Amino acid sequence: MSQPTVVRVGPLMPFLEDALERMYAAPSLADVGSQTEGLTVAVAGGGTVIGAAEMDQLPALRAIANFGVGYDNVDVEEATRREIIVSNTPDVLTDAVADLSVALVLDVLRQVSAADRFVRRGEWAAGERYPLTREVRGSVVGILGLGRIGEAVALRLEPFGAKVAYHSRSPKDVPWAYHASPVALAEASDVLVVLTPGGADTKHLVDAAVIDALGPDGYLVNVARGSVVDEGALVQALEEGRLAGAGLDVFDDEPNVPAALLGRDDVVLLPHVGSATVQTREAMATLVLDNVAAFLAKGELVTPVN
Ligand code: 8YV
Repeated sequence: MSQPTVVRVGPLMPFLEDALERMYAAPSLADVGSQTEGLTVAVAGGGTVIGAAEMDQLPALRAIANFGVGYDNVDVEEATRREIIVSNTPDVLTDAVADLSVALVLDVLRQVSAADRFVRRGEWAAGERYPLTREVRGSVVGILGLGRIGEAVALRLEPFGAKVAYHSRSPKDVPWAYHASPVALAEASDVLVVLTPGGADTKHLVDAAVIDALGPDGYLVNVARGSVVDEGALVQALEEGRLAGAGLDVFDDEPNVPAALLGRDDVVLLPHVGSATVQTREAMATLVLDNVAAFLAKGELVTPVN
């Protein structure tokens, strides 16, 4: 059999792993040892780092197909320097991630998860009443990072009666109020939904100042990357009653969630499942396979990022 050209880096969903093995006899990087000369395409999962060290291990590497719209796990600058092209999986996950963002907005305001725990604990049956909650209608929802997913979240929340505001690096041709900084957006918002890319440029973009601008009646929802929010500042603000609640799908050190959050009813904690539906994960895997096939046939990627 001829030398493999595709290598799997880190764990991948079974559908994608099976297809790569069947179509390209793709080995795992953990198993290739020094047999790396033919390996020109790497396929990586969202949580798997591909930096200079991994690129050193794969001297023939020319393309990286990343499973995820976010690619902060890949050192794209280093890849570009080495003339390695990188792709992600945009668009196919927009609806699923937007749906989950809306679910978190509704949950933090109406306390669906916390009220469910209240019933399970037997408190309703014991005659207690669940406290009144807040509603979306009339709330200002600030979108931090108005990309494809941010726009989809805004469009979903408008029919609920939310007023949409946003901050992005520059104003866009949209009907929503633009704010020039994250602090200004947070000041104007009841709920701040974080949907920026991850990486060095957005690290701790949501810091103590932004959290304080959101204030004791404000809610934070993060569906982007844990790195965008200063988790320590968030925990402290919740503990001191300086923020009303948070809905978090992403964390600094996944799968570890700060212990201080686990017992709190004012936070909703999800295990990074924004895109985790059968339909969307299959579509993401198919787009990864399309990128691999396009690279092998034409030396090009379908959805390049560099
Ligand atoms: C995935 C994601 O969970 O697309 C992204 O950027 O965060 C998610 O869709 C992740 O990439 C899967 O490993």
